[in-house]
Amino acid sequence: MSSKKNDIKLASPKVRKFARELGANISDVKGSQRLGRVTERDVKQFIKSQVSVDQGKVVPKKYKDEYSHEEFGEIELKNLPRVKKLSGPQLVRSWTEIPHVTQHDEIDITEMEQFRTSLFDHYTGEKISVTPLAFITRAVVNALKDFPNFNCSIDPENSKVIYKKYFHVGFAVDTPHGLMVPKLRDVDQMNIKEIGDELKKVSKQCRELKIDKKEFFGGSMTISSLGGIGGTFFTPIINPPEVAILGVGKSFDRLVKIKGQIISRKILPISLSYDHRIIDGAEGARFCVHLNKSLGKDFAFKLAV
Ligand code: CAO
Repeated sequence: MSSKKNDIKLASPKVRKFARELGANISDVKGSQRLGRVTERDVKQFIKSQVSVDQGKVVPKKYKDEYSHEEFGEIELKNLPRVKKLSGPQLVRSWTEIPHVTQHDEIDITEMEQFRTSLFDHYTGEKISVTPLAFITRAVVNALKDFPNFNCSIDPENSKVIYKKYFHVGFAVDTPHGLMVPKLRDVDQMNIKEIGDELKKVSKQCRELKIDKKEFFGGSMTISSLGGIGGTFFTPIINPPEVAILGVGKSFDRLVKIKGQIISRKILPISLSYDHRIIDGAEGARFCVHLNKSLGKDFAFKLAV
């Protein structure tokens, strides 16, 4: 007898129909009767082994490793930090439910950086310290004004799109307790210094766990900046119910040839992830071009005139 023939299960048409109705593949069910004949009870047992019930909801059973970790050496068991425990399901929801597209781009921020590092207070004469993130946040708000699809949420159950008329930008904060994403409210009404001050204030509140829970909700779009740490491009995960997130890498120097001369320019790597259900590739590219213009050419132009 061939092995294929061996795999054929003995089961009555009624039992086969029962298995089909429950979405079970009869060949996966172990038969308890003579010659491996499958009964309705076997099908029920099989279904039970594939799912578990959590707070009244049927959920698929978790994957279990064939071997435990300690079989391969010494291990240490720790509790998952509270913040990670809370953000985990949100990340899984985003990754499994949202069709992500990530577009990478490079922005020449040479003039923006010259401007940023030359800022000083006219009254005190002291240097104003703002990070590139304040400029990037403002550029994102300007782009959101021109591309409302990036400032919306989708309600697939009712086939509706909720367009937000406010500009509350979320930003990822790395804290000892885990990643937090608070919102900066009404960024369109702030100047660069105010954005910079607010970024510092709110990230401090997160690190000291002094922030209100509500501040993690009601955002337009998120920025995840790893620029203070390092790296270039990555694939940021959208923070639902938002539909886009901008990843920012560390700026670097690049030698380029302009009018026959080799000069050094400052380049900022960005990665824009968006929900393909509402934003298509062309719009994603246009949003990047918009950011590129506000942080690049427009800055150079303003400084030149
Ligand atoms: N390129 C080069 N340098 C950069 C930069 C960039 N894109 N962004 C920031 N820097 C510089 C700053 O200018 C600052 O330099 P100085 O000390 O000389 O002024 C230094 O890096 C540190 O900046 P910072 O990280 O403290 O401040 P920020 O405003 O850029 O960022 C915050 C604030 C809260 C976003 C940041 O501290 C943080 O937590 N980043 C991590 C976010 C994160 O974890 N994202 C991943 C989410 S997905 O898991």
